[in-house]
Amino acid sequence: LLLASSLRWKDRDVDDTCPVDPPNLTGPVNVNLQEAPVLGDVSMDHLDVTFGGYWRPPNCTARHKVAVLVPYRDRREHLHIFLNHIHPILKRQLLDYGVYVIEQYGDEPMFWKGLLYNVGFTEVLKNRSYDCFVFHDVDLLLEDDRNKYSCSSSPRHLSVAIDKFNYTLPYKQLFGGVTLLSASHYQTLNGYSNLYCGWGGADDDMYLRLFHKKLKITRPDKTVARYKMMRHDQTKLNPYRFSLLKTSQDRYGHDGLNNLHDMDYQVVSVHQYHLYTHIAVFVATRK
Ligand code: NGS
Repeated sequence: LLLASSLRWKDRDVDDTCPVDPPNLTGPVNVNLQEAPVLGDVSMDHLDVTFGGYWRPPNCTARHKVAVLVPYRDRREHLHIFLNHIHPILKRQLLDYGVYVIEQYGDEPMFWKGLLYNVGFTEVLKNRSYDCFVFHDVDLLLEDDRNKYSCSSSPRHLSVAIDKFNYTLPYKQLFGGVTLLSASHYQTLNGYSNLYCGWGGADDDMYLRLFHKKLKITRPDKTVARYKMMRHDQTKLNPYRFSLLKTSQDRYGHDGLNNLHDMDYQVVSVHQYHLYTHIAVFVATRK
C-alpha cells in the first residue's frame, strides 16, 4: 500500500517541462526564396496548429509563452514565405506560441510600424497572456534554428547577421529587424514611439528608450543569428527621423503605449486564420 501511494505521488511530481535544449533543432535551416508557397499547402503541413496561428508542444510544457508580432502591408508573397518558414522553427524550439500579423489598412501612404507594434501588443494581451514578445520584420528569414525566440532577463536583438550586410552588425546600437522583449520590459519602455512613419528611425528610438531605462541589450552569437532578407522596393523614407531622434529622450514617457488612445487609428477586425491571427488596423491619412 505504501509503495502504491508513493508511486502515485511520484506520478504527480513528474516534471514535464520541455528541455532547455530542444532535441530536434537542426542548426542551419534551408531558406527557399525562389517562389512563394501556396498558403493552403502550408496549412496542410501544419494541421496541428490551431486557428489563430497557435501551437504548443504536445509532449511537454513549454518554458516560454511567446507572441510573434509581424507588422505588415502589401507583401503577400513575403508573408506566405515567412509563415512557411517560421512555424516549423518555432515548433522545433518547443515554444508555446502565437503568430500575429498586424496589417495597416487605409490610404495613408506611410507605414506606421511603431504604432502597429503598440496596437498589436495591446490587442494580443486582451485575449491571451504572453510573457515574451518577438517584434519581427516580415522580410527576414532565420537561417539557423539555434537562434532562440524566447526571452531571457534582458532585451535581445536577434537579427545580428543579415546577408544584406554581409552577415555583420552594421552598427552597435542597431535594435531593429527581429527583437525580443518581455511583456514587462515593453511596458516599462512605454512600447515604441507612435510618431515614426515610413522607413528608418523607429528602432533607433527604441534603442534610446532602452538606453535611458538602463536596459542592456544582449545578442546571440553571429554564427547562429543569421538571416536572409527578402528584397522589396524601399518603403518611403521618413524625412523627419533624425529630428525625431533628437527629442526621443523628452518624449518617451508620453509617446507610446500610454497615449495610443490619442492616435488616429481603429482596429477594424481581428480574424483568426489558420496560421496566424490577423489584426486589421485602419490608420487615418495624415495631413
Ligand atoms: C539605419 C536606420 C534604422 C534601420 C537601419 C538598418 O540607418 O532605422 O539603418 O536598416 N536609422 C535611421 O534611418 C535613423 S535596414 O537596411 O536593415 O532596413 O533599421
